[in-house]
Amino acid sequence: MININGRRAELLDILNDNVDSFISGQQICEILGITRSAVWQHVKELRSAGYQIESVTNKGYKLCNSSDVFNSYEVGQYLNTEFVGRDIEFYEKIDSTNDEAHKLAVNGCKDGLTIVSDVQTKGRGRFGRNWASSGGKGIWTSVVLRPKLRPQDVGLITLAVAIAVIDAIKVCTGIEAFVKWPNDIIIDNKKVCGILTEMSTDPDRINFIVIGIGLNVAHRESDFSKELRNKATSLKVVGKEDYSRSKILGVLLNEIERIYNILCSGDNVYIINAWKERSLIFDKKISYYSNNLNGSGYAKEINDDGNLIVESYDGSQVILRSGEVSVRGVMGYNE
Ligand code: BTX
Repeated sequence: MININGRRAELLDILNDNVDSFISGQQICEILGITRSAVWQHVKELRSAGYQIESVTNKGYKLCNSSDVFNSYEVGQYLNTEFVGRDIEFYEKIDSTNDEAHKLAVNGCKDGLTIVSDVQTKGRGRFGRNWASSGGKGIWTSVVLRPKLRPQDVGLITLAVAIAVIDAIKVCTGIEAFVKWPNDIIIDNKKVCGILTEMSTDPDRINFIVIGIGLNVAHRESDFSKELRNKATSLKVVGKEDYSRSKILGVLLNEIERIYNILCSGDNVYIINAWKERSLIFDKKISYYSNNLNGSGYAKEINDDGNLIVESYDGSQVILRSGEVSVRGVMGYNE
């Protein structure tokens, strides 16, 4: 994948400033202080990165459409964060963005580092499940965070990121999505996004957290495997439109930083209430299962640590911790 930095980024800035009109090669040469053949070389590289740039003799260059280009330059157009996504690495193909982010976090990368890949060959869900991550279709990304929170607050981070995903979807597409505790984002009873939170901790502090987000954007129904077709959906399937992955990721990173700052300020109540507003789980019958805990009851509350409190049919209460338990039977979605 071609990195859009240096002269290429400057050239794109110029083309963007003149979008839908021509700017002459001579003017570009003068602004950038490079030769015409260097401009032409950069234009060719930008085209191979997916940009549609028209060139007409005696008129110059015109940027026609960049809405389907997915790279750090385009994401940067939407980013208004202080630290989340400010360091961003894009790959064409990687095993898992969570694994790469984890490696870089161990090596001391900056807070907010974001890894993105067009394809993941070993995308992971929870409990070692597979996450289908095909090329050109989704946002497969991981963000490294270094919060000064207690390890038990990590459950709230997953809830906070779910809020960010739902709000970013709404802002960018107008589509209303909901959260199924703890980490599935659902539209029309199907999963559009999953969140995988992994962390490195000492007994009393978090070293770092890697938040992995897989959001299906551009799939048609037929792009999903037979196995996934009745339980997965994408923004395109729901909204019947093509959406810019760059815009959605930029807005998502903004939303993540906003809600993360609220969480770090200690306002757990805000997070819990915002999460509840976006959830359809309460007072619904659910079943839950893990290695050593199975049962069913009514989803009643989220406690201060982000755990789900379920009231069994005999009136007793069970506390479910994210990362340990799967919940079934909500909104027809079973996993
Ligand atoms: P999960 O364990 O809750 O969900 C995994 C399950 O979801 C799978 O067993 C399958 O049934 C279903 N599934 C697989 N792929 C898809 C898909 N594309 N859309 C809808 N449903 C699917 C959820 O785990 C957490 C997923 C996090 C994925 C991100 S992508 C970036 C980062 N890197 C990485 O390896 N994982 C995370």
